[in-house]
Amino acid sequence: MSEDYKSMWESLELDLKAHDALLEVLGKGYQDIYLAQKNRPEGMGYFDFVMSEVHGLRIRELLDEKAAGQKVIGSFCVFVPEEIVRAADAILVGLCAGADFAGEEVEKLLPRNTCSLIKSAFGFKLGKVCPYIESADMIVGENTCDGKKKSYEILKDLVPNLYVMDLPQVKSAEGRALLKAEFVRFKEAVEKLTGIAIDAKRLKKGIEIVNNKRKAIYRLSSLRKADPPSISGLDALLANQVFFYDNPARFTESVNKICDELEKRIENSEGVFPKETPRLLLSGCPMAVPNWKLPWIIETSGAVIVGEESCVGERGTRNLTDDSGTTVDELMEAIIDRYFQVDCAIFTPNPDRLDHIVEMVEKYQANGVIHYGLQFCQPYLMESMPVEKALEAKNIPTLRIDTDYSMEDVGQLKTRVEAFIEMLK
Ligand code: BJ8
Repeated sequence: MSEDYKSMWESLELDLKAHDALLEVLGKGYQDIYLAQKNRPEGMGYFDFVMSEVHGLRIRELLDEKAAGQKVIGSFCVFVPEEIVRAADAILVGLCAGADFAGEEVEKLLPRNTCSLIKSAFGFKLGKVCPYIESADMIVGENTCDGKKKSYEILKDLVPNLYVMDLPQVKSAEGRALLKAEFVRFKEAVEKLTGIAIDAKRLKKGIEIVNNKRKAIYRLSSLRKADPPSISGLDALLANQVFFYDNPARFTESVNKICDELEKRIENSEGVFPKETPRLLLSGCPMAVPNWKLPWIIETSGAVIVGEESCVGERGTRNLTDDSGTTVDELMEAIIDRYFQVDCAIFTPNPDRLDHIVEMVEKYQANGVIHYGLQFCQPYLMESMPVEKALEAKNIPTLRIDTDYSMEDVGQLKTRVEAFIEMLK
């Protein structure tokens, strides 16, 4: 660890010992899961570098940008409109975490039967190991699932700067009106935080920045239609995870570079896996870094993941925001329209998600779907039943997995996944 980073982490009041232990586990996991893969695209070197510096160089950049007057806003959900954040020259970073930490401390504040994603966010805060949360000038909590919205009542006493955004649960005219009111209120809060009045020109620029990174990641997704697959699901997932942390322009450029490389690979029928490897779609809860357990099990069991129907995946990135408006009002309406299409399982009813899963199966020519639900996540576990039914009706084999962040069930999951893949052959 460089002395420079050590003093930086100290300035953020991280617990250096605990943080070192976390980085060690993260580094080992990355080595065993990512670097152990064969035939990776060269462009993934960029993401290897990003991951090796995720608490180092990227935090240094954020702190430099803060010193230059920019604000950092942290979020736990893809409903927080990045366009508005960028329009005020602020930076949006994802705060969801994909590893258990400080479990005992967490369970003093949250019931044991809370999903791992929420527990992990609390664990990273309580264990003082997350430089992102400590760098944030504003942390946005959103009223989505019950677990998250109730946990923010507790989080507000742990952080000095929590802003809670209400969200609709129904896709009705009233639901859209609520989303609009909340996005307008959020815009005002961002203006207050940054001291910048967001005009149409700024909003257009914000939309352009975010659309560009969505287009790049969507281009990457589209290249996963090829057989043999030119990139592993693990690597594609990593790009989707880094989407939430990286400098957007650099991210866009790096993803486009990988896409150029993948196009060449596809032309030469070069793959990371042999032709006709069983192809799976992953659907369900978001997977935050370093939650790679299930994809790793799948891709070391003889299948390839060809798409993620997830917020760290197509649910979060697939729709662009229309940038043709010329006034703040028109552009805000376009932003609201774009986000109102996100088919999170907190909505009731939520038929669009079922359609989207089927559409993705067809588009990526998946042979089956693995539905991933985090234990105690009611929205996604409840919805996994109708998802399975809808897929069965179309003769699409489906496996429902219900798990958490611990590694205790790896053996059992591997047996189930292998049997499912065997059945697809
Ligand atoms: S838009 S999916 S990012 S809320 S896993 S915390 S749902 S109990 S994460 Fe999400 Fe926004 Fe929806 Fe996407 Fe609750 Fe379930 Fe835990 Fe979850």
